[in-house]
Amino acid sequence: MTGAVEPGDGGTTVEARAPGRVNLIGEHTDYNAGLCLPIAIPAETRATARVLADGPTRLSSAQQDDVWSGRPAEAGPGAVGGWAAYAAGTLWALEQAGVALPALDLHLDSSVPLGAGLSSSASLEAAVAVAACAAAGLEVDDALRRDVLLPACRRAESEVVGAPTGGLDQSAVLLAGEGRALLLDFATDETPLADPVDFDVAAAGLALLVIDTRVSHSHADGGYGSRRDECAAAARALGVATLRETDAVAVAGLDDALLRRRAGHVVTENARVVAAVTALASGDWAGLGRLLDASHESLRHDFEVSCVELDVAVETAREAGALGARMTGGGFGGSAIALVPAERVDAVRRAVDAAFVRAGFAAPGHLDGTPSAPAGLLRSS
Ligand code: GAF
Repeated sequence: MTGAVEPGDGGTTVEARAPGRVNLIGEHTDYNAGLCLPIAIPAETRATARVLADGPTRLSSAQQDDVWSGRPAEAGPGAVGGWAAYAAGTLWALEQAGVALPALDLHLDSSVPLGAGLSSSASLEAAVAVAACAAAGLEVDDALRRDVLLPACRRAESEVVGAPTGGLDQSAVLLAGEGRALLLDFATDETPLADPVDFDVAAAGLALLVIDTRVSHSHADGGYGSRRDECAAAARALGVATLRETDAVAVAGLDDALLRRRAGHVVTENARVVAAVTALASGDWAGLGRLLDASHESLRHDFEVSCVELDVAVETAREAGALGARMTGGGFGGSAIALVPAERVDAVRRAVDAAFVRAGFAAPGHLDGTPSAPAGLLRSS
């Protein structure tokens, strides 16, 4: 990599942060060369890194009991397990990209709930990447985020952790912005085109609620990978390289009913992202709400990645006054979002809580969905 400088001296301490994310719309489209519209949320991971004069790097987390100690070069695919694979894997990928990292004592602390579909993994990877690069003496600017941090975080997740994810999460936490959503287009290559889209919910008298069902999920589990395989099979059956290159008419002609439903979701979801951007440009919040609802129904019935807790959260939020609601992220558990008039926020939360009690589910968590700043450096001393 060009532009690398000498690692910082022993004694330097840096603190970095990286947010979690919710995807407004455009689900299971990233690995189909499609469109997504995420925001960064206020929940965040903090990474504090002290540069050591010498010795192995040490990684610890307030949320984990075990500590990892070693050299990033030893943290490649297959070498590290558990939570440390995300953190040490990011350091490994940075070194592979040519960043000369000093030895670090790096501590993590996160308010992004784990396994809640809010990208706790990408948040951790991005916080580690920013802290490590700052400790190495690099300036963490937009170019570094896009050209170095994003590919490194993606490599850590896919090659070291072994989760076959599509890039939405790392792009969102590294490139999103305060008061904005981010239109991501994965058509061109591994690094998506990223365009900011105004998303000032508060100015419109609305709030974006995030409801954590507390049903934990993991993208390293089989469900996510099998959806990817089915999409690839549908593309093959249609004679296209990716589902971005087809349309609803062609998909309707697929013989296999399962592949027809999976591809149907992807094609219609891409169209909903375009419609959502148009709705936001004209301040049509009710229209955006209807698109959220339609996305959820498509994910529930055609892509089959929702679960009963997500469906209860979504339906209850709508009945209690949300303009629209949907599951967000990969599904099989995790979180829902609801677009709600400010004066209905408490009523919607109470209604969801009561519905979960009635259904015998564990109490849901409630998070703030204000569009927030991307990963960055907080201090260096
Ligand atoms: C998860 C994955 F990590 C993303 O890449 C994306 O595919 C998403 O599920 C579904 O849209 O968050």
